[in-house]
Amino acid sequence: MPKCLVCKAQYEPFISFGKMPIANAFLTREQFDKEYFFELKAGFCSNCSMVQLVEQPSREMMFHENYAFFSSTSKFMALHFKEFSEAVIRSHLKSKNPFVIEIGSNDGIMLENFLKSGIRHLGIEPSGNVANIAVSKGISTITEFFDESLAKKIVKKYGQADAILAANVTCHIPYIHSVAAGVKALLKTGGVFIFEDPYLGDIIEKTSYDQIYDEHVFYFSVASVSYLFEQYGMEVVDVEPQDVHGGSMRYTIANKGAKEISMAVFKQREKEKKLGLHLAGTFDAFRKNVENSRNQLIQLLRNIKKQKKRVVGYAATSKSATVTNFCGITPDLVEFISDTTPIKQGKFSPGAHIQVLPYKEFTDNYPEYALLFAWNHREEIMAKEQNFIKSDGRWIVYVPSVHLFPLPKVGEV
Ligand code: DWN
Ligand code: SAH
Ligand code: ZN
Repeated sequence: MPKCLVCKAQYEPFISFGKMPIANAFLTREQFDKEYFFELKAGFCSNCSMVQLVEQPSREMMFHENYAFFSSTSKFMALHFKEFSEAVIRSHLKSKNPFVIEIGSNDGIMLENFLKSGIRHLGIEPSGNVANIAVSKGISTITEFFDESLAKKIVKKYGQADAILAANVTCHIPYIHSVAAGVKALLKTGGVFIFEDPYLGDIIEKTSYDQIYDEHVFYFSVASVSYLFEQYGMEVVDVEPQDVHGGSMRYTIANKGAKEISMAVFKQREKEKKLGLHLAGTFDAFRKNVENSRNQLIQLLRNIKKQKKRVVGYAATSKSATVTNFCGITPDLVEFISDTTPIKQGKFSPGAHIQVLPYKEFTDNYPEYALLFAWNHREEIMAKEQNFIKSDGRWIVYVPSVHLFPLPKVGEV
């Protein structure tokens, strides 16, 4: 039995998706026979409530100088991080000459706001290509993995921080104790660690199983995050649900007793109990929902194929690696995936080997159906794809349930 990465208790995995590739390893045809696979399984530790992957590829295999995810591809996310930064400046940067650190700063989507406000900042981003984009914008960035030893080096060179920020990265780091110890060392006594990640409650409620892929080693709840930081003399002082990435939670962590604990923390913990996030049975029910979702999606795609209509994937997201490989979505069901990221274009999706083509291929010749792999950016995408709907196009969406949008005509599929 595997051991919990947080509390070392043994736990049983509750779901296996089978062999999975690295979600951001888009490849050329020549690389097909050398592709790396690992077993994607997740488990729930009933001792500390942490949901986690049993196995994960090494960090260097996932995050390197050819990392395929560039944060600034979404305009909505840029706005989200602008608002995030403004909230941090308003509430937590009141000292003279404050210092902000961001872990997993990618292409600088968050820190550019601090740069513009003239605030001392430092990004920590191990993927060289995206880090270079941030540097070219004038954002101070170190190309390294964050852990306790790096934190101590930063303290020596730059001093402690008023705020440490992290979005969609804390849940990526299996050596989470080193992260917590590093944060503790790097923060001023009255400082805050504010991070957000996809929220376990949303994943369970929406059956958004595609959040489960190699990079996401943890699926946090307020209960599991509290358990972790308590071991470092810290506590969760605030939580704020976010709409982004299909439902996220922003956690504010501070040294014990340094800040007042907001009512939102207690309320969210009550909600988690009602949702059963502390019970193994919840995850068994989730697995059944995942299996139903897969059956419905594959059936729908097969019906569409029988009618000889075209389906194109919209956005070659990391999450889509789980959906395509777990459901068995092959190039005969989905013609290609349209994506705006230049380094993904012309390559093939991991495992399923569906070709990724520039966005123009989608708009130049609309298919009858578009499979919305970036369902988390639905609002942004619907706003710009009115012409697809006008041309009678239908979206295939699978979160929170498999459905077509706009609704099909009677007898259509
Ligand atoms: O946690 C993570 C989140 C923040 O980002 C990382 N581990 C990796 C990544 O996950 P993802 O790839 O599932 O992220 P997104 O933001 O759901 O998808 C991004 C992809 O979608 C990019 O390849 C760009 C593409 N896209 C597009 O083609 N047209 C995105 C939008 C909004 C669009 O309109
Ligand atoms: N914060 C951005 C990027 C999220 S993608 C956003 O929300 O859009 C995750 C990022 O974390 C990647 O750029 C990856 O290179 C980085 N990362 C992975 N492990 C890390 C670690 N140990 N320390 C710092 N960054 C890390
Ligand atoms: Zn545990």
